[in-house]
Amino acid sequence: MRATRRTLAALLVLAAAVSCTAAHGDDAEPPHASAVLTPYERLLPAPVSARASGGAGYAFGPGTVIRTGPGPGEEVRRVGELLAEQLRGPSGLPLPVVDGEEGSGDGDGIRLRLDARARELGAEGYRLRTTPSGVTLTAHAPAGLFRGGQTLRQLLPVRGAGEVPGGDVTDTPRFAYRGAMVDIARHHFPVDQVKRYVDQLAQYKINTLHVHLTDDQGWRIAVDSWPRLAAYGGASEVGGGPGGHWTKDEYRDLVAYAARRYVDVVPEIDMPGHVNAALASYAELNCDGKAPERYTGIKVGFSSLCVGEERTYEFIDDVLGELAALTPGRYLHIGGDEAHSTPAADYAAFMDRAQAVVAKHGKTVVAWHQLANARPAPGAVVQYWGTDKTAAAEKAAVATAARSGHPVILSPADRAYLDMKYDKATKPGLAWAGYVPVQRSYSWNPGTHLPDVPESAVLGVEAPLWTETIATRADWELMAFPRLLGIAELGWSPSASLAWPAYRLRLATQSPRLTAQGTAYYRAPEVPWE
Ligand code: IFG
Repeated sequence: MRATRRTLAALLVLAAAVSCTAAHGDDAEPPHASAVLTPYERLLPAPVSARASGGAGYAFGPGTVIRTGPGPGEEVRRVGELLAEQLRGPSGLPLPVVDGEEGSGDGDGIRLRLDARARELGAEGYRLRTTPSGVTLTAHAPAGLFRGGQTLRQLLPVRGAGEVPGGDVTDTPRFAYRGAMVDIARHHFPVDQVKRYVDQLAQYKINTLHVHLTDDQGWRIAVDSWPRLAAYGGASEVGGGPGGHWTKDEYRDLVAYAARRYVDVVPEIDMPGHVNAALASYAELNCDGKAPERYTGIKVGFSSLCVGEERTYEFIDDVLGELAALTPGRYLHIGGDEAHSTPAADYAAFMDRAQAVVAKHGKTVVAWHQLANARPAPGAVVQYWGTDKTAAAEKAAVATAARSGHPVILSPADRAYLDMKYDKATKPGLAWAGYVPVQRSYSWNPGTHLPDVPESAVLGVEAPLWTETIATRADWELMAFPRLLGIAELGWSPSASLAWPAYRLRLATQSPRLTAQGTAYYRAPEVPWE
């Protein structure tokens, strides 16, 4: 579906609404977007190309079988089984998973197959073809089959059996890194809540979960060599609640759960600032040898590791070593933001050594963009969290890092920070970067957002959810949805597809699905929700 046709569809809805109002006076309800958009035109994120064939579709029902193979079975079979799990709930159908070798791979049903020749589909792309005999999902790699399965979910009814309309989708992502971050340090959240978030974000093809594990208010991951970090430093949180922490097994469980959904986990140990929980846990980490109290407020920038103390580097080596061993993904995030209590020269010297530790443990550094003012190590990724008001010199430092080969992840706080209030009526959240309504969160282009940071230097986008003011699942979902869907689309869809008038209609058609899944999303007034 080309962007122009999608915009045309939006104009049609507008025209229909106007004509409808004109015909019945101003009390008539304009037609729902789903009444005007075909299922292929509602897909979110918008695919590279999606076309209804106009012919008969596939009757998805009690006889439907999910066929994996032929070809290297195991991983494809796991994708098939997960897709079956995702579809059985809403549909109530049995959906057995059959290995292509057993039956004729071309029998009726939903067929998943890898095609080694389809290199143009890359690591995550897919083709989805629907005819009366069934749905065929083709990909070059298993992740593509999973991504295509999420598209198929949107072509099926939200509940029960029904017809997948005939048609074709060919799709590949624009950016490789499409992330969501959750801060479990300010308020502790159990792994199960984060797994739920993985299910929700994987549905929209997000492929990275960045977990902010430590901060001034809490240390949330067990470290065997420094047990008080979690036991003591984790037993508190903003507002003085009990806090908590994840055991290594719980972290491993989350990593495996996310990996099955082709979501990589990027753990963050913030340093040299945002470390009060660590300093409170071990007096020896403090330059004056005195451990501060645990902190339950929401100020930032007041803490720093003791850069001149060798013990500090043994500490980060132990911590990052244990974390690297738990993390199959390529990235370790070392924070680096708001080190207001660390002199600039000390900060640069510290980040030199911290980056060397990450490399020693075989991982690639990600850090907040303040690293650009120091000496980013070869291959280090810089995560930009500035706003329209950020000083040009600060943006220029990011551009310089980009030009020197450092990939940039874009998380502009005045677009992508999910803890920003929608407007002054929003109960939870902060507003230091201004209000961020749904339209503003969507209406920017990662390929041109930062001057002198070309699309080729943009690794992708990420939407952080900081939890100073978020303590419940309801508040988490109110702030994250629907804005996370817009960031998912900015990360996946072709820039030509990005237009608010068309997007708002596609977003509107997601509400039955979000509601069916119990997601407590914000019914933003600027969206004509179903
Ligand atoms: N900035 C801080 C976060 C958090 C945030 C809340 C970054 C990188 C403000 N650092 O964002 O710790 O306090 O919106």
